[in-house]
Amino acid sequence: MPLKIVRNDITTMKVDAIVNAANNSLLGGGGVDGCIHRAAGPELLEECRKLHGCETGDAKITGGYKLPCRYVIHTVGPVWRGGDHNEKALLESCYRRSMELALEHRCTSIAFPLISAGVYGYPKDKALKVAIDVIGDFLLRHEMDAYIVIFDKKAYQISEKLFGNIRRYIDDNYVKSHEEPPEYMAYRAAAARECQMQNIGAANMSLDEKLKQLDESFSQMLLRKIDEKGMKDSQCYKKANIDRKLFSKIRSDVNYRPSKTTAIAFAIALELPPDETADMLKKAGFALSHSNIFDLIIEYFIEEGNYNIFEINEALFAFDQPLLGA
Ligand code: AR6
Repeated sequence: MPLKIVRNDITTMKVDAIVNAANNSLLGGGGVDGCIHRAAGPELLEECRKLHGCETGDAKITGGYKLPCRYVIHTVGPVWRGGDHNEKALLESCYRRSMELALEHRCTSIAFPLISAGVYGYPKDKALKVAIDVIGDFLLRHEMDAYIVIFDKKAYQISEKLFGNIRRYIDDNYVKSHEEPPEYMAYRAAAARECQMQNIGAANMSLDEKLKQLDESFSQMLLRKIDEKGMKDSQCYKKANIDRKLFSKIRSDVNYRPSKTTAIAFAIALELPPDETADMLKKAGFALSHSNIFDLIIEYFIEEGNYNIFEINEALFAFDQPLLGA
């Protein structure tokens, strides 16, 4: 099992190790730190005193005492100071060091809170992205069950509301591939007829003439839309969660064929309405279908006018679907 996002109180998780979002003293505090110390009992603080603190970005391990886990891994996240004080690298290091410690202690399961996303002020969507990226990367190379435990009431409510609605949307619209409804069959028959007619017309046309009819390509449409929206290239690819190198490739190759997730990520970054999204996907040879949960989730967000790629990724993640962007 890879990474799961769950809503819970981390002190109740039955895993080998839970991670504590501590401070440099390791002597307890508020938030999840307070919850863990209360649930573990005073022996945890006794052991923590012997550790002589911990650097930001590093992690140390203790027993779990009265908790249902064997170990508590204490890590110290960065305080958010606007994002240009090495916060991201430090937060990544918290997740990495915690997983390394868990591995050294032969843990097969680990649960993380959203480190730094409470008192330390790291924006929750960014904090979640770091968590998913670093844990996901680690799990590519090591066997372990990992959980991200989301506790915060607001996040909980937003997520419940969001996931509940998505679930309903999927239930209402999901079409099993072998149960093609009549309107799709009629649509396909019409499309086939149109195609036949075009072929008959095309037979009388030279290849040169035919090629002149080539539509605007995906790359051309993308660059045109960026201009129309008054965006900078960098704004667009960052919002799409796509790296600069891939964007340059698309920019310089007029016939570039992106993957479906890349094409969708750009449609989301450009905040295209449903018809234009369909247009852009078509340029890349794709369409959104109702027999695919991934497609339905994307369609749901676009119809809701919610173009936050991290929220979309959180939902895709919760439904075990591939994520957008990098
Ligand atoms: N289970 C899971 N997550 C929780 C729980 C819980 N029981 N309680 C809170 N959270 P924070 P930080 C979430 O403030 O930002 C302490 O005083 C919470 O909603 O606990 O790294 C330390 O001693 C939030 O999303 O940690 C430090 O001084 C996330 O856990 C400082 O706070 C982290 O919030 C560390 O601040």
